[in-house]
Amino acid sequence: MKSKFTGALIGSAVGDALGAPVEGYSMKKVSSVYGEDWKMISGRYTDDTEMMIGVAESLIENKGFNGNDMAMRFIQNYDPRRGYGPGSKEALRRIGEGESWEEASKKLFDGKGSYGNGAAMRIAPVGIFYYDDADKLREIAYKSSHITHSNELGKEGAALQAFSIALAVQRRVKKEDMLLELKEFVKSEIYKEKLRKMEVLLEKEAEVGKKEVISELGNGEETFNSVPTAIHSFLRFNNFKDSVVYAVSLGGDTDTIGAMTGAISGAYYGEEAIPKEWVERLEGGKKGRSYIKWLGEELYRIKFCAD
Ligand code: F2R
Ligand code: MG
Ligand code: MG
Repeated sequence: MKSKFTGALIGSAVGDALGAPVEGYSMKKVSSVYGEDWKMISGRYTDDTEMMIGVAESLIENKGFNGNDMAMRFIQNYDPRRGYGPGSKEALRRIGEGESWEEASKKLFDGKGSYGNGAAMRIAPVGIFYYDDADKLREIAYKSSHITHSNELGKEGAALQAFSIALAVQRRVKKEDMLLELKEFVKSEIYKEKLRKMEVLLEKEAEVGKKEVISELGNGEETFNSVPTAIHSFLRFNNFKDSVVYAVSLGGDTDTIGAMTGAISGAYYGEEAIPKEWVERLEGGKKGRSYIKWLGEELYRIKFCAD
């Protein structure tokens, strides 16, 4: 179980770092950069991991969710060189200037709030910490998303990603039956429709090309065009490396779809299944790979060992 907790967080960071140098590239351009060997290029992670670290730090410090604390950690950790989305940047700026975390994100996108994937990309700590309680998981996924993403689709996508990680931790259901559970869990029609399309794609697996996957599920920055793609990338293969390579190879929002696929796969297969050469190449330093592993261990300790 500890290896699943650390695997989800390290898997997310590794997927982010693998996808980062090719974010926004077409499928063809990604292939021209990585070729056949998929060596990690720089190992530097992006906003996906920086925010995921903030979520984990806050859950650990508060032994659960505290909205103000989590928002402040996002602000303290914020490094613009990590490449943040405009909506998240604006929400954090507003909170930094004194608006409450409950209100700031509601002002974005003409009052509709963001449905970008910035809440889902950082959700791995919620998925592992609340893996055994679907209602609590949904509640905390919504609340932690709301700090930057108030649109229902942004929150629901983050909850769907968290629940996929939770199922991967549990291994209660066989991989083949995960789609059924996800369909029962998810509330909005747009995600239900994507899960139905995914079922068809998985059934005719061998004949399905990447172009069809992109056109049916998407590879963009919107939560509904990236969370289903990450789930598909996980379900389609039987090991961590193939899933994450496939996710990044689709092009588009590669760091984020890589991070979300890596989180589900790391939770399912455990830390040991993540290629060592990728983990060793992942950036070190104060909040680098050792720290990310420690965050996973702390979440495990609080969940299972603390008084
Ligand atoms: N920001 C980037 N990548 C671009 C720069 C990377 C470059 N390599 C660099 O280093 O500079 N990536 C990161 O942003 C994505 C997550 O974005 P987030 O946090 O959700 O931001 P935002 O702005 O809220 O949403 C993203 C876009 O989605 C569209 N959108 C969202 N809600 C909308 C609404 N209600 N109506 C219309 N459009 C909406 C907008 O286009 C948003 O800008 C990740 O990829 C992360 O890696
Ligand atoms: Mg990013
Ligand atoms: Mg991205």
